[in-house]
Amino acid sequence: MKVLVTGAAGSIGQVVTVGLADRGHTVVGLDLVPQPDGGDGPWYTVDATDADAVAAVFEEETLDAVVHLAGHPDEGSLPDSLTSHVVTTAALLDAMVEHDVRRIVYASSNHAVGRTPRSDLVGVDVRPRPDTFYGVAKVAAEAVLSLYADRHDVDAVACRIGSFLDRPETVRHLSTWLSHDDCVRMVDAALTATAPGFAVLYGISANTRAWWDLEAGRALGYEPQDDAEAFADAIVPRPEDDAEGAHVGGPFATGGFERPALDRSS
Ligand code: 15L
Repeated sequence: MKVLVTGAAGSIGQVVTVGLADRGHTVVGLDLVPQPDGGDGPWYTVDATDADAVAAVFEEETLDAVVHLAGHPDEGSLPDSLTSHVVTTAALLDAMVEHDVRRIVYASSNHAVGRTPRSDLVGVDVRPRPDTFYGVAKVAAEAVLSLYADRHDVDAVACRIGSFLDRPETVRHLSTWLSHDDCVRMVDAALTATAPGFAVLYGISANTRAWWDLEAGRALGYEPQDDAEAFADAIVPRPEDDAEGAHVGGPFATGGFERPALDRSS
């Protein structure tokens, strides 16, 4: 497949770009910043919030699918978060509809349900329960994907990613870790699953202590191979581990992020 990867210069983007190419896909990169050294293939230095600039990429390239990873990966103001996650998603979906591109894989986040108290395994059918404005924006971006799936028959897979890291670093990560290799497996499965319509999956490895149910991902062909437990002996417990284990969003749900939604200072 010829796949446009947004946020291709980011930490997930660089891994996914190489991984998809290794799996035989043709990758077109898009990011706010120029292509990192050593990268090859077509590249567009474009702000994904700019609908005209995004549409111009679709004029230039005949695409089969989009992997949308662009967006600020941390908490921000509500307007900034909506711009970063919802406006970018909408710009891509409009261009996809215009150019008959029917598949999008979206980097959503566990923070869409981060305020869910930690108890049983969390499935994809729990109510949206964001822990931050970042999480609110991920919920809203998922809703836009759902709308375009219903209105325009776009296949849209929202991957609620846990903690994408080289290796787990905290006790929470033993439950939330997504390895680099499993991330590529997840994106490839979401790209190639037969007619998923609108679907949500949890983007974590096959962690022994998983907090999220992998069933929805497995139904789409995502078979994670790594397990954070292999690193458990190297994790040094910290005083904040208990608080981070109260809700699935961990540090985003523990407080410290409370602030008004809108900045009235100017
Ligand atoms: C995310 O979605 C964030 O982008 C990242 O910064 C981490 O907070 C990660 O989730 C996580 O929950 O570990």
